[in-house]
Amino acid sequence: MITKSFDADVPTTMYEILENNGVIENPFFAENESIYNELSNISCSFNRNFNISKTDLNEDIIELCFEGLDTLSTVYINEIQVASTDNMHRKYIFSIKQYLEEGLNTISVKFESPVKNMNKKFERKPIWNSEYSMKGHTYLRKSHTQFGWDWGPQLPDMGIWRPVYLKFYSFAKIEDYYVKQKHIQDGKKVNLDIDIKFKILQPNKNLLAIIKIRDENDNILHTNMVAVNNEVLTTHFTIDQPNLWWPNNLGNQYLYNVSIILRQDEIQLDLKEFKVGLRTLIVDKSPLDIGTNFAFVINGVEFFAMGANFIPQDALVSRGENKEKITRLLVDCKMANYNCIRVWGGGTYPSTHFYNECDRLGLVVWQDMMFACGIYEMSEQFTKSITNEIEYNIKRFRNHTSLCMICGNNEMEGAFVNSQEWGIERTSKMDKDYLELFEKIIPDILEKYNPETQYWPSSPSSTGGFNNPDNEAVGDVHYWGVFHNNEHYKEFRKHYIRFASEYGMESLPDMKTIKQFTRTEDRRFLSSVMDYHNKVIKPYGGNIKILSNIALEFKIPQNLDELLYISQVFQAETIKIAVEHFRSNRDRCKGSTYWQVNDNYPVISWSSIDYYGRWKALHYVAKRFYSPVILASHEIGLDCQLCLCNETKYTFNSLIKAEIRDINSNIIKSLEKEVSANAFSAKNVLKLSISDLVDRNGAEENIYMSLNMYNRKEREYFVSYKLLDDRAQIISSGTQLFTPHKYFKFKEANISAIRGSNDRQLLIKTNVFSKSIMLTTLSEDVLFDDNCFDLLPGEIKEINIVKGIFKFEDLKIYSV
Ligand code: BMA
Repeated sequence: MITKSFDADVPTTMYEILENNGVIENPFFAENESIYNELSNISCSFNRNFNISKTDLNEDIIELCFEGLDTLSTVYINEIQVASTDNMHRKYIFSIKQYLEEGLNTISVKFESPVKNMNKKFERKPIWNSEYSMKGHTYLRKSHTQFGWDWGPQLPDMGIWRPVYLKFYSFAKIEDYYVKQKHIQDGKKVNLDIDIKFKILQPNKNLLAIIKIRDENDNILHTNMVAVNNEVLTTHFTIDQPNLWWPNNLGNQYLYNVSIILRQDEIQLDLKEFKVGLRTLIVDKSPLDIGTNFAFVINGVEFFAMGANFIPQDALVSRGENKEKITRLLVDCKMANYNCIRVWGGGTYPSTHFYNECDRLGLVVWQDMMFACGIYEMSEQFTKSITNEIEYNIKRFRNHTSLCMICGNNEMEGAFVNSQEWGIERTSKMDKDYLELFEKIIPDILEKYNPETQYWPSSPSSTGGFNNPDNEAVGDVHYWGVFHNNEHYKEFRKHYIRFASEYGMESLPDMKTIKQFTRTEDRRFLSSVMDYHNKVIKPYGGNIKILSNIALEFKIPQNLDELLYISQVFQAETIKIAVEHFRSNRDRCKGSTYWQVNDNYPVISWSSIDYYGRWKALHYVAKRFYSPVILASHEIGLDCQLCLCNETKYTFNSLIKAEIRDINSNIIKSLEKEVSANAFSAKNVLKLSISDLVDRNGAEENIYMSLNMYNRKEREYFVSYKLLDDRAQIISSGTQLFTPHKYFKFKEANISAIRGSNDRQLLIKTNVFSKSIMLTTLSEDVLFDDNCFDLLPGEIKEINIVKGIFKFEDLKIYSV
């Protein structure tokens, strides 16, 4: 047996340590993953010495707290076994005073190979999980994506992935708290009940709890002082004229500060501080003419949910805990006008920092429990393990203002119902286990610890019990006809999905990102490294799917650079078509969370922001299609239908200016119309037609229009449109073609960028109509305030630099 040891600071994990010490190369580079995934067959241990003083030993209790151990570990203090663990998704607290000595002590945490462990179980009894991950991993309560996913590497790691610390205390401590709110008198008053749980070691010690509520500026609004005679107490507050909390773009994210102090005489024993927003937040599921509703309702107001799916931030889990990276991603979501985010169920439960940021930024959270695309074999030990896990996480999330809904799992109900398609041999024992876990154990725990938060059994689902989970009029739907089932990307328009919780299109990341995982010779599309970094394997590889998808709209690009740009434009266009359709039909559709916002390693995937935080075209375009007020456009044959979507609380009065133009951008026809849209509404406001300019000569109407295009006049006309508010500011704008881009008679463009009124501003001009102009930088990372936009000759587009150091020589401009 070879043993090696390295110095490391925890939290960290085996792969990170080996990489940091130069034992292995970056496992994300090229095809290194295939060399290093075998390392998960070894076992490893984390050891250190620590000092304990006499004063420390005078405390009644000394607890060793692990916020995350990944996964199968045994903990030793001074070589005596203290405990063992089997679940990375929960906190472990061990009382260890009896093992400690004054002076030097040792701690050792030994990890067993997860792969060896699950292999043994799998050999004994094979169990189904999706083909993208290693077999048998659902036997372990460990992040499923560590075993591989259709966007992530197979690197099952081991280690101390969240903080570890000692907690010393005597007499008593605050164990937990739970804030419950009741909004009364039409929201003019909020009754707050705070349940507090204490651990009291020695009763009758003059324990006092002081609970303070402060406003945003830390002015004290209310103070309650309560004698602590029991381990549980409830303290009550009434907040008059409350400042309510709203999701992003619907109002402020007002957060009150709460502190709970536990005192014995004049000594402070414990302190908990947190923020709370006052709001009601539910999912309305009442019956509608067609099916049932599935809409988020904040403070009594139903709104259209707009966001994306969130996956773990890093394939190496402790690195994914980086607070700056989490904040940056969530700020980027807010910048793209998201008002919600779905935490998808195959990774890890997000950190408390993630939730604090969602509260602060106004991102409503749809929280999956961590079960996805696999069968779970219920046993006494498994039930115990997941019960602890669910209880711990629900208690951790329940005080967060942004939490809207708990969902049991990802895609399992659908997998059972469509078991043949999924390759599952469904048995009655499997059905029983499924129902026990997702329709009994989890909802019961939620009901016990957080009854205000609603439960949804699976995503997608139509209320559970294996009852047609793919019903488009009830509950949520994962629509994968486009991409996985090779449908044309405009097929979205045929579906009125109540809540589109997953759908997507892949694209390549920025060239800077590609360079970070390839050698020069690998930078060809379909090279083995490029294929290795697209994890979709069925029925064709993901890169082939990208090629065939973009071929619907674009000429096949000449080089990798162009290809990555076109793939991003196509992805953005696809999701824009879907979202504009969903928003235009807001009476039937109530939300969209596209697949997926982020990546867990450098990969070709559905993300709108890549692993290194670089925005793809989709994220910029999302900023526009998720804006509160948009003019959505839609071509129907030779007509262009404009729909005004208003997702604000106010009536919106506006002016629409639209033109039919020829390829030289000459105006053939122009229209102006004053329109007003009620709060939370969508209506068709203007139709422009090129039918009198185009003689179809009896040719059959075909939305894809790929036949007999050469002589068709629709290749020469387009519509440009603008929505202006009452101060004549452009709120939304765009252009609409009537043919696929590849057939439109675009003219050779000369696009220029010059410095604007300050050195953080660029002015962009073009000599001809140019679509999807994309600014990128070759070496420095720069974030622009807008990108991937259309431009007409004579127009000047102002682009501001939001982040990064910009140099003109670093700029590269693409257009279609
Ligand atoms: C859905 C998700 C993921 C998957 C994605 C893309 O099915 O729930 O499991 O990564 O689609 O295929």
